[in-house]
Amino acid sequence: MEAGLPLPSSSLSQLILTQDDLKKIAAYKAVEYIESGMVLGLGTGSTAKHAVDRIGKLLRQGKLKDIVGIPTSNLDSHPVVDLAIDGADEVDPYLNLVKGRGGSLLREKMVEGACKKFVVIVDESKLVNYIGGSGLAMPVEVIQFCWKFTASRLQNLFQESGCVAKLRTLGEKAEPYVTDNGNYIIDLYFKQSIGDLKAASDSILQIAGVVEHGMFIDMATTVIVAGELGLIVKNK
Ligand code: ABF
Repeated sequence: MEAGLPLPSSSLSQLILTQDDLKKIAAYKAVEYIESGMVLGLGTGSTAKHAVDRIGKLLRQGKLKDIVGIPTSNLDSHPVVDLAIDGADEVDPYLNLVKGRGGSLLREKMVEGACKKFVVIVDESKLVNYIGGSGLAMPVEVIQFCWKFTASRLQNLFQESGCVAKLRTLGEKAEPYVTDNGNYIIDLYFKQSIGDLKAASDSILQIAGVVEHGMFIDMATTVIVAGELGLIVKNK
């Protein structure tokens, strides 16, 4: 699809769309929620990048004005964020999310937890029946000290769900991935649903050594999903 405005959802099924096209369509739809003068939380990842590019274009054209963009920091100077737009790795039917496969889950959770509205933008590949249902990782940020001990406690916590905990590494030398806060990430893989997410969250956060996890429970106010058959906007 040519770069430009997204097409009306009724037209989507008549085109061959790449996954990146779908991400762009979701992102452009989210940008319609922005009004001049807003303080915005801006996410990372390939879907959120389309939103940032679009906002930049509208600012240059003068169609948006006086926007303050908070990347993943600076809540100290702007403690109230009007709207955050960001991607996600998984979205369940209740609009709970997994985020942080890009590694910035703590800062994203701080910014997105502080905003009045949190609009999530995804292509349909991110939809799951339950958190962990994609078979991909649910990340947990931990301090470096005794990370193996923390990883084994995490794995034991979800033994009944067939949990496997793995240190996230980078490159051929498999060096530990270090977050923007100087911590490690333990990726949790589940074979089955972990059940009550709030209870799971509380149990994870009670482990000393855990900094934060990538489940964003009850945080999204709107999820925009772009798929082959059109655009779906789900509101909490
Ligand atoms: C951020 O970008 C992260 O929380 C998430 O891991 C990732 C999603 O990236 P993409 O849009 O490229 O799939 O939102």
